[in-house]
Amino acid sequence: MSSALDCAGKPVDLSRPRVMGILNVTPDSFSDGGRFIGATAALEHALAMVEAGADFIDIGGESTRPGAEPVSAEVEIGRVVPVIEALGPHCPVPISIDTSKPAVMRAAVAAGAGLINDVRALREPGAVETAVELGVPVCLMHMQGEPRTMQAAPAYKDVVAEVRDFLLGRAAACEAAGMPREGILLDPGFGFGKALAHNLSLLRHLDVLIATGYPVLVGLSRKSMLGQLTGLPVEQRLAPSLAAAVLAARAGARVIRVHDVGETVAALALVAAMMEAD
Ligand code: PT1
Repeated sequence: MSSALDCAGKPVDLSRPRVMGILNVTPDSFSDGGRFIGATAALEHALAMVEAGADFIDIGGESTRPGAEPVSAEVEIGRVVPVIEALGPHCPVPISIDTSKPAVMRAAVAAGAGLINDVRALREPGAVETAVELGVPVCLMHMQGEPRTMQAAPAYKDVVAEVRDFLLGRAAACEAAGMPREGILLDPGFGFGKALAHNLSLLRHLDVLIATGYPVLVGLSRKSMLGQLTGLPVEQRLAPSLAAAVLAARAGARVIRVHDVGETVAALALVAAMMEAD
């Protein structure tokens, strides 16, 4: 188990839990003006997250939350590439591209992205070959169904084993295509075709995924499972989001994908110090 990830020349030490800041560049986030205003606001938000201690910035131009509609590669590229180009020179940490489309992966890595984060685990045609060719690390995530309909009727016999086996199968496919094992992260995909009980089982048994030896990334920040448990609306879910980050990091997750970077960095300082204590 290697603990340094090489993101296109920007190394990230994964011996301690790291924080990935979320930068959405979808119309519901930064585009209340034209594209230029959108890119400027996105750039400011990204730099604020770096200042707050983010170890990665994850840029996504297609919403994948429950109910979201797909967008074309052209639209996605038009949203993310200007932001990656603007951010690149000012960004000391790797930029991750949250996409499933080979054309977007190519454009984003050419613009400066150093990690591919794919909620479809490189299942789109040509995606594995493209990722191998681009030579950057990848995060392979589990999802049952597609965003538009995935929450209709999630069903599993054994959610923990099924998610693990799916991810190990995708990792094996990537390695067979020439991807180095050290460049693969796994993600159980909280909220992606999962009922509350499935999400809770995955969190409780995160050790099963950690035991694969691949570094594990998790995204729980502000998700509806936290709303179901607390009754809190999305803009008030910081406390359960921090609890989720702490539990995941304590279980051995290496990257925590969040909206609230500074608060999460502070919470994880305790976890890291505790886990390194005698
Ligand atoms: C994630 C993730 C992601 N989540 C990775 N990438 C989203 N690797 C986007 C809800 O239930 O967990 N891991 N990219 C955002 N997706 C969702 C899903 C947002 C569910 C909200 C919910 O509220």
